[in-house]
Amino acid sequence: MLSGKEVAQHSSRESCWIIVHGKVYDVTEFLDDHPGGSRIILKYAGKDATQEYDPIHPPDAITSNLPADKHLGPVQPDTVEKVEVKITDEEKARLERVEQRPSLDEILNLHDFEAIAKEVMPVKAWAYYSSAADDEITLRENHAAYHRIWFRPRILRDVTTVDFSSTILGHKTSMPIYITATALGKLGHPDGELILTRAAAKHGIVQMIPTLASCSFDELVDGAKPGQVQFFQLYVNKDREVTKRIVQHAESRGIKGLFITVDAPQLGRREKDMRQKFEAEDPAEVSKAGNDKVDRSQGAARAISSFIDPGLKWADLKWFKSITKMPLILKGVQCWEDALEAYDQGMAGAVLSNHGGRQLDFARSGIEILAECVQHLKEKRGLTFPNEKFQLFVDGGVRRATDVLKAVALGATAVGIGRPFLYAYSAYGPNGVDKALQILRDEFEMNMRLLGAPTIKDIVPSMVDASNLSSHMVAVPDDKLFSSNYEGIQHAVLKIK
Ligand code: 173
Repeated sequence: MLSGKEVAQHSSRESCWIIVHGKVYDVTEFLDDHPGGSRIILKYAGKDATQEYDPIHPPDAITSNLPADKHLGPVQPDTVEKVEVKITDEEKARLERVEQRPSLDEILNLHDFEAIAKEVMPVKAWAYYSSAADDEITLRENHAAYHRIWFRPRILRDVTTVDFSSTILGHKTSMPIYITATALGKLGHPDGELILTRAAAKHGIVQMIPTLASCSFDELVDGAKPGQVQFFQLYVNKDREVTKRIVQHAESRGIKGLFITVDAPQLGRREKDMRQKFEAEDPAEVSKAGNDKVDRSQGAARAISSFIDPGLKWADLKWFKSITKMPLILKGVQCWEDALEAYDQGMAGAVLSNHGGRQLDFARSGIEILAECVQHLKEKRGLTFPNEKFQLFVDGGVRRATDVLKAVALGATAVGIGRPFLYAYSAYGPNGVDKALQILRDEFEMNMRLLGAPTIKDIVPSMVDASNLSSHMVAVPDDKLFSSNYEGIQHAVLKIK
């Protein structure tokens, strides 16, 4: 067994060993291939890198990327020097804020989680989760668009009991929502996406497992209860053999739907994230590491997204059909023309989404796209919605059951919710997500009563007035949600020498 001392001798670009989860790896030849750049690895050369590694990588990332002869075996634990974690004043202040969080009982809605997450999350993690493209106009529009839809409730219907269960791709769900895919789950909590797997089981909803989860895919499938339905979000790798392996593995593990992300041939500029940089600059580390091929000024997401294929095209969909029997859904459709094409090419559905406002700024909201897709698919293909054969989903900006009910009224099968669950667990751990889902259930129950709809099937288009949906207003200066939950440049560290 290796000793910590031996490992410590390999602390340079010429010979670089690191320890992850008690095992030693020779990463010398991998340095320049690391998607996050060599510098961050060299910072831990000869040392235990587990703490830095965990939030960003699934546990099997290192074992599956390094050839077997670079796996040098276990290290004697007591011989490894503890990596000193300097607690900065900023971190001390944050930990105090964590202690001062309001109790969960005081949380009344999903916005509350967001406001508290902003206060208690590490700045880098908040920056990554909350950031969106450019001026974040689409981020805010995603939420604001719901404000342009008003209800036309019906009265004197028996709403003694209301049932908001439904089905998604033929699978039962307790509410017409699913937990959508979001990357880097462990930035907010050490258990990452596993928290969502368990919450989905408890509340009878579906989790969409992300390609870029911090937990490994198998951990998230193993973490599910028997019979629990999970979907998989796919980023298509330039190397189609890798993609094929991932897809077929997902199918063999019982995944019930493959959601292919089609709105991210390149990752958008998330300036809040970019300002943080993936790794703080330390001049000593920089000189030790020398040149780094990766431009880390691009933020966390871009650093690890270089494998995504910008060449993915319509003609490739046939190939996906040839390698899997899972229903295929395109995630990130943004106009009716593409929804029509997806239908014509035999997809099982489309997620009308702009990636949470993180891709093309001034892309329209999913809910607005839904209205036009329903209209054109009806006119041109005779489809009515909700439709079993071709299902429409929406995500982005959803914070209330009323938002979901509006989407359902307009024809969506279900709605994806992402950030609110990340904020919930970043602020309160698993109990936060449990509470968030309980809040949504309570909101569904009350609002369906008030709408006069005892079941999801009773939520019909005539229950909403969406006549103003596509008249865009950009209320930037006075957007309270934005100014209370998001921040601008003041979080960037000004380097005054
Ligand atoms: O929105 C994202 O941040 C995202 O989808 C992503 C993509 C690649 C790497 C990390 C995150």
